[in-house]
Amino acid sequence: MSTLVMGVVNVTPDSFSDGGRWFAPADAVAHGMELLGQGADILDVGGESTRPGAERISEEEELRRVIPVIRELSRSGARISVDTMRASVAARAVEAGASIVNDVSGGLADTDMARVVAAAQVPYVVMHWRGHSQTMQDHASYDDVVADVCRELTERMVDLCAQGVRRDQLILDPGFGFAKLAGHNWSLLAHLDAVQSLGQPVLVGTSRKTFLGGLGVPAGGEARPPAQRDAATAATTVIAGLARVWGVRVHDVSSSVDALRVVEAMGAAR
Ligand code: PMM
Repeated sequence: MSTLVMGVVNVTPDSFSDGGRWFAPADAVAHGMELLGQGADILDVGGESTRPGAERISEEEELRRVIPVIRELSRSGARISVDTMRASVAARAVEAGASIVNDVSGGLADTDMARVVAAAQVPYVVMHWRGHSQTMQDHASYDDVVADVCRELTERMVDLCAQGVRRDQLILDPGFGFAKLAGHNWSLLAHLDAVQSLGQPVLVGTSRKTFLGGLGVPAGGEARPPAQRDAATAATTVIAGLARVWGVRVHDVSSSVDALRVVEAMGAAR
């Protein structure tokens, strides 16, 4: 089984790396179609920015942003995930055609999420999370980041399964950039096997994140802008592919599809 590529469709005016570019529904749909053409296996549609410091939006606004885009893209037969922390949005998105729920809070932001996901019986991405974007970087403190993230993800699994979610619905994500400093992200990337040893498929979301923007920049220098982080992102896709993770969540689909072709071609020659 090879690693899947999840292409990001942010329907937001302020997302971390591509905010505003596909804010109008028609633009978001066209962007999703373009990503499918580049080889995306899944489209991850989100209406709420989770960049550090971002403010929350209302439920109505989130629904207004994502539902028409999901409805339209799912008509094309695309496999869609909805990137949301709200149970009500997840439920409406599944009705509109989403077949995966991607929750960066792993069920912590909305106590109704477990019930909705259990009823919908769809795969559920549970990301490692320690708080909303406005305060998350205050919680970037670990004894041993790999062990701590694995323990907290295990606690989430136990809690979600106790609420009726089936274990085989769960996909785990170490949450790159969420309550993490650069060193924490590098440790997690170096130890994806530890996250995989929890026994569930693993999703890796390093795309265009700040720890990649800091590469090659002298201490105290300004990080490279997000759009200049795709080569570094593709390098992390190689690492994820070699670790045989379930999927990578990326903005630039074609470079990660190519990166995974390299991993596969080399694997076939072994
Ligand atoms: N990162 C972002 C948004 N959603 N979902 C998962 N599962 N994993 C992630 O790492 C993740 C996510 C933030 O990135 P963006 O605002 O650039 O899309």
